[in-house]
Amino acid sequence: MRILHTADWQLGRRFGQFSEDAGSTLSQVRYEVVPRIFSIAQQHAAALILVAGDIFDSQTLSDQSLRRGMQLISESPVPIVLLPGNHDADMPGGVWDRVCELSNWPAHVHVLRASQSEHALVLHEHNVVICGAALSSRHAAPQLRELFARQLSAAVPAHYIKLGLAHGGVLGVLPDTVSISNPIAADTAQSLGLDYLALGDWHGTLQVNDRTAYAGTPEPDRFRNNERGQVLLVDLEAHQLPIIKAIKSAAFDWQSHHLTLQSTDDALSAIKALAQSLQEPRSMAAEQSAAALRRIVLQLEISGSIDHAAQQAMLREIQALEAKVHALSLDMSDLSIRASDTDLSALHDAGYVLSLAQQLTENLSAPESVSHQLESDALAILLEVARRT
Ligand SMILES: [Mn+2]
Repeated sequence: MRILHTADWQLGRRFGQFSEDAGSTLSQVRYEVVPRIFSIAQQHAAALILVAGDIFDSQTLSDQSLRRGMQLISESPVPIVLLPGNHDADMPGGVWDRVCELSNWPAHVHVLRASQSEHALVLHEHNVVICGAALSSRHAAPQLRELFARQLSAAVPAHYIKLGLAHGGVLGVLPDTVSISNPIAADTAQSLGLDYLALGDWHGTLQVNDRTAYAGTPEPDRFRNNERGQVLLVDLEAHQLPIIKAIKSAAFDWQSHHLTLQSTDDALSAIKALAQSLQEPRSMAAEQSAAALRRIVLQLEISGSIDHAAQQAMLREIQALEAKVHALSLDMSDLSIRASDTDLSALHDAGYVLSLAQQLTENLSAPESVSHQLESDALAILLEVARRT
């Protein structure tokens, strides 16, 4: 049988770090990816969809947002199994209680509720048994192995395919920098004889081992450079290893770029080259290329040291680029601004200001300057004020 594995939809997520327009579109596309996932399931003849947690972004989503999400989910063309994660933990009075109060799910939508976690879900029409470890609070790691073992202890025909759904961090697999609040042992599937363990929580696609994988979020929501914006198609045959294939589902492309600048020439050419590279690899017509640019969410981190005039020219290029992409997040906190001779000569008649600018420039050239960033910012402000007066 073929299943589609997805996770971390986080419907209702807000993107306050961007402008209101750009942020609300990004919230909107999280809903729009759901029917696209269903189309992928249909195109590839998946018999079942598993969503491994964090379907909703928070417990405090409005009733309207919940109804909207539920309506979309109920349009699934095949049976769909939902697992509460940490963002949408199955707590009393929480989002899943509210969902059930708001309406009845159609029969092909299954929620693995925490209160029913002593039993696996058995879908006889598909010859499949599905274990689930719903989180009942944000950090409430169920004893996964013991829980699944109890769920599997009920009698089911031996030829049924055994699936698991869990939400958390696999120990020893995710980067050290990630704090793991709901730990999952890497060998869970193997030690319990599961054919496949579908995981959520890590937002990139990541195959943990032969029988365990993270699908990642189907629409990116951050700049971490991992594989994301995909769903997994998993082919399962009794007594064989699963065949796992990632399919792109995202409409938006989140890219992070870091530029290190040392000269005035660097500043302009680096931004122009970046703008060019965002357009170029897409060998498509100009209007298609422009449309693709409008689906890029760009993070730009700029470090190094340039003079004030170069920074101003560069900012104009960045603003032009910002107008072409969907959203741009700019971080220049590691860029220090110098005063060029031209900058200083513009201050020639401004006695005190000039001596202050010279002092700051001198301090900035000292390698051990403690308040480097502060001085750099002060100089930039000083030069900008002088330029405008
Ligand atoms: Mn999560």
